[in-house]
Amino acid sequence: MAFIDEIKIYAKAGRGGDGVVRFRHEKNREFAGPSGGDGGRGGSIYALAERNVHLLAQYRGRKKFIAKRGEDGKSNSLHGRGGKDLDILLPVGSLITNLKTNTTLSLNKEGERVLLLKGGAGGRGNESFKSSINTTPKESTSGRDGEKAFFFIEVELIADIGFIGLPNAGKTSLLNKFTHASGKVGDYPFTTLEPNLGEYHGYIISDIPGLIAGAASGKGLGHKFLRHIKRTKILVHLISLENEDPKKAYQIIREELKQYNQELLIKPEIVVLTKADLVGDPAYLLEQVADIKKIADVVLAVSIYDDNLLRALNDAMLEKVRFKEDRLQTGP
Ligand SMILES: Nc1nc2c(ncn2[C@@H]2O[C@H](COP(=O)(O)OP(=O)(O)OP(=O)(O)O)[C@@H](O)[C@H]2O)c(=O)[nH]1
Ligand SMILES: [Mg+2]
Repeated sequence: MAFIDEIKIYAKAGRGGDGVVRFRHEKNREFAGPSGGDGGRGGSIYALAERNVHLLAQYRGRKKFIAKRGEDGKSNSLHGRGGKDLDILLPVGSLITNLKTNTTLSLNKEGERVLLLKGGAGGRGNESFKSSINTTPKESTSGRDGEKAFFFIEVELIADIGFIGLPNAGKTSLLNKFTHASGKVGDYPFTTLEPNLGEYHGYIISDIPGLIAGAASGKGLGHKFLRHIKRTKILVHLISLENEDPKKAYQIIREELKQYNQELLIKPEIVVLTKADLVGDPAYLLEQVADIKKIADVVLAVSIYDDNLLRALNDAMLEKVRFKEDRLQTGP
């Protein structure tokens, strides 16, 4: 699915219900006293953050969000019910600009809910106008309009897991394995030209175009995408075992990360040697893993054709991303 990262919508909160003029009827007394209730408040509009990067795409055909009107007041002093509030579901990482007031709100965490537009107040029924000098008021007021505005919404991607590596390392193939993504895979470098995204156990994996030596200073395609991994929680660094010297391939990319932004080097990382099925000699595989373990923490071998290896990588990724999340919630 195409990834849509900006959209304009119109939203209108509900109008308040009207207050009404009613009188109590008692035996032998037609206008015994005012009993018209107030109108209910109109429904307000909220933005509610969900972990679903495809939400904006769903709104392409539906760009108007209108909340319900409040109920009118009733006789016997009954007030109208409030209109139901309306939640607009938006991806975590959304920046929402009210184009009327020119104010911007952001959604940073799953479940965060912010008020966008207030529903109109309900009108007053005649009972509320009763006083010692006016015991039978015939006045009531109408409900107020709800607030309305156009909004510009843009999503700044906050992926949880970023797949990086040289071109042809097998990044997109693994993304497709672990998520419902169907990114294009090819046996040549730079198959991926735009980031692919996939949902993974409620997290987001992003797969960026291959990086090459010099990427940080503008070579290849990777440069403009390095910014997408700045806010990524963990990095999964893929190295094809087709490389004669996997450790060197690893160091090339690390050097580019460093050139671009030192902080990328301290992100939690998993190093994955890919295409293990192409290696005939199991001893060679162990040797390569051990070699990279000297300079990296978590190192695994994987093949898209080996379910056991895929499962091990799956477990390692979940553990890392969950651990990172706990630390974010409880402080460093
Ligand atoms: N034998 C084998 N081939 C693989 C494996 N994973 C990926 N490939 C192949 O490697 C080639 C590159 O795969 P991609 O997933 O497109 O690699 P990429 O890292 O996304 O490449 P770019 O988008 O160009 O950076 C394709 O021909 C895949 O079929 C694997 O585990 N084993
Ligand atoms: Mg790719």
